[in-house]
Order: sequence, then structure tokens, then C-alpha cells
Amino acid sequence: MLRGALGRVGAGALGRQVARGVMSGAGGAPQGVNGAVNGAARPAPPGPATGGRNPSAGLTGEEKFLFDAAGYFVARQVRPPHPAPLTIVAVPSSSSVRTDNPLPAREDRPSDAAPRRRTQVFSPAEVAEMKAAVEAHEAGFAERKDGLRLSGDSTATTLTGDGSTGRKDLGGCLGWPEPYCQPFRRLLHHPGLIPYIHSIVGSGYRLDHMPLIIRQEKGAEGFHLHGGSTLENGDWDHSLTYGVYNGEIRTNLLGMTVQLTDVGPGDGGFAIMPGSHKANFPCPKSLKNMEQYTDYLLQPETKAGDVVFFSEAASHGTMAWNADHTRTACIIRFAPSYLAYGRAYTPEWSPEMLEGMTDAQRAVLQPPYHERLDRPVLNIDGTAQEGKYSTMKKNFNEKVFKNKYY
Ligand SMILES: O=C(O)CCC(=O)C(=O)O
Repeated sequence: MLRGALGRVGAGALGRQVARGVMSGAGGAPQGVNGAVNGAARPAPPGPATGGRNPSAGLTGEEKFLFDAAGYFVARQVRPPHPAPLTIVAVPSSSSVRTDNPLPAREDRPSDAAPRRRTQVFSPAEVAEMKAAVEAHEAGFAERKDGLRLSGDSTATTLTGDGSTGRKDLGGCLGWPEPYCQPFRRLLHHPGLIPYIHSIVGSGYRLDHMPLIIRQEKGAEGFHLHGGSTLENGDWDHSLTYGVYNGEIRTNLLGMTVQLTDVGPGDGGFAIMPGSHKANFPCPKSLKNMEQYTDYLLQPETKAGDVVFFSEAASHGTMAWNADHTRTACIIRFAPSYLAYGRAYTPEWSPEMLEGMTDAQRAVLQPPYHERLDRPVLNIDGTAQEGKYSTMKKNFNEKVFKNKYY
């Protein structure tokens, strides 16, 4: 969809602005948006009310609105059967302000909202399993020191923490020996997560970055704001494009952080500048460094087992850790089937990672290529579906290209 839009407007500055308007459009006016791109308005697609399309169908109407408006969404551990108030925690520089933001109760669910089939994301037992696996690999944590510190030249303790304790990173969890790899391999296709990932990066989604276990002890530095829609020189960072087209949400890189410990108001940890996935100007250094306007930053309050989904097009990062307990989280990035940002997939994922993986897990590890081209993909229920190329097609390609695929 993005390619189509860009192809029509070209890659010049004007085209870019028009395309950005398209990609930033909030789904509410697809007709006008199409008109802006094509020069001719297209009729609106049949909406769910008429039994037609149901874009981003794995998200409820509330989730779609919030993800599109804010650039992130917290999937809570326990989801009640009916829409419930959503708690948003704003963290100004000095103190925490908690704002309860009740959504209107609805007797009738909107027809475009998916049924609330996810009653829980990660149970305490699943969290305990992940934590035990991390503890078994404790010795592998590497602390970021000196030039590897993530707070850069910031002068703000909101980011630098005590000035010496670094964030600790641990990788390789998908290739850990049995049974430790299992709880992390399940993150690739957990039934409570697939509807979100399908709805935000599309069917055929793929693992883009290697999963990373993040640890912050008391006083540990955070990570300056990064990602974002606009490069430092003001150019559009199209590698991290976020957009809505005909009501369908897409982001080129989706961050997913599984919280393995509780994060209270003012504790620190993951933070995001809500709405910045649609920003048109580079994020100034003083903001990236959390030296100014930290009251605009949002550090969500989460429980162990909650999952934060965010568009990498939003400026996001990590606040220094203030709480007595240690923060542990697992961050994973997913991309649409045909895109890659990271390069760990090439020439191949590591053999330890691939060994013993199920078809469903291997489907998520496919390299970038279009879903149409014989790609194994995950169904919404977590089962894997084989590619759909016919033998006739493969034989023909073999004849023409000396390869089953072009
Ligand atoms: O601390 C977090 O949850 C976010 C970390 C992050 O964005 C990163 O490591 O790229």
C-alpha cells in the first residue's frame, strides 16, 4: 500500500509531503486522502456496518483509536469481558501525575471491533517461566559502560540515572537450550499477541530484530529517545513509516516489550512521546536527552505480563530506573513480511535459534519477501499455513530463472 502511494506521488520533497499526509491520516477520511494522492476521489470501501471490510480486525475500536492517536498501546495482563477504563500515567520531570481516562461504556460493541477473545496476555506462570530462563543465563548479561552507554551526553538524571550504572543487555534467548528457549519462542506466535501483530504489521509478519532482555537495576541509565518519524536532518525516515490507509494500520517496525517486572508510576523504564509517530519535525536533542519537556513523555504503568506495543516511528526510549526492584523486560521487533530493518536473518539465523523450532515459529523467521510468493505464514490461531505456489508455477520459474522464485 505504501509502495503504491509513493509510486504515484514520486520520491521528491512535494511527493514526500503528500505521501506523509496519507500515511499520517487517521483513517477517518480515506476518500479525501486518496483524492490528495491520486487526484481523483475513490468511493469509500464498504464499511463493516455493511458487512464489508474490517481493517486491522484483531484490534477493538478502542485499541485502533488509541494506537493510531498515541503510537502505542499497552495490552494488559487481564482483559475484562467488556470495555473498561484505561489507565494512562503521565510522568512529569519531578512527580507523577495519574490521569484516569475512562472510555465511554458501550452497550453495543462497534461492529468493527474484534471479539474480546484475549482474556490474558501472559499469566503469572508464563512470566515466572521467562524469568527463570533469564535467571539461568544471568552470567550472560553485558552492562553498557563508557562509549556504549545509552544516555549519551545528556545532563539529565531522568536519563543518566546515577551516572555510572549502565543498562544490562542479554541476547540469544530463542537459541537457549531446552527448556529455557520455549517461553521466548512462544512470544513469536502467542495467541494473545497474533491479533495485535497481524493488525499492525499484517499477515505474514516476521521477526526483525533479535529479541533482547533488558535489565535496569536501581540507578541504571535509560536510553535517549530514538526511532521517530523524521531524521535529524529533517528528512522523512521512511524506513520507520507509520500509516493508515483505508482504515488499516501499518507500521514498518513494531516494537513489542513484554514486561517481566511491575513498573509503577515514576519508576522509569520504557517511555514514549505520544503522537510523535506523526511528527513532521526532527525531535530536538534536548528532548531526546530528556533535558527539557519531560512532562510530555509518558512512562506507562504496567504489571509483569503486560505487553507494550509501539510504532518505532514514535520517539521512544527509556527513563533511568528509580525503583528498588530491578526492571526486566524482553523487547522484540516485528516487520511486515516484505520488509527488513535488522540483518540478523542473513545469511541465516543462528543454527541454535532454528533448532527444534516448530513450523509456526519458522514462519515468523522467514526472510523478507512477499506473502504472495509461496510464504509460510501464521494463521490467527497460531497454526502455520504453507505457501500457496503451485508446482506448475515453480516449474515454470525454474525453466525461466533457473530458480523456483524470482
Ligand atoms: O526500555 C525499553 O523498554 C525500550 C528500549 C528500546 O527502545 C531499545 O532498546 O531500543
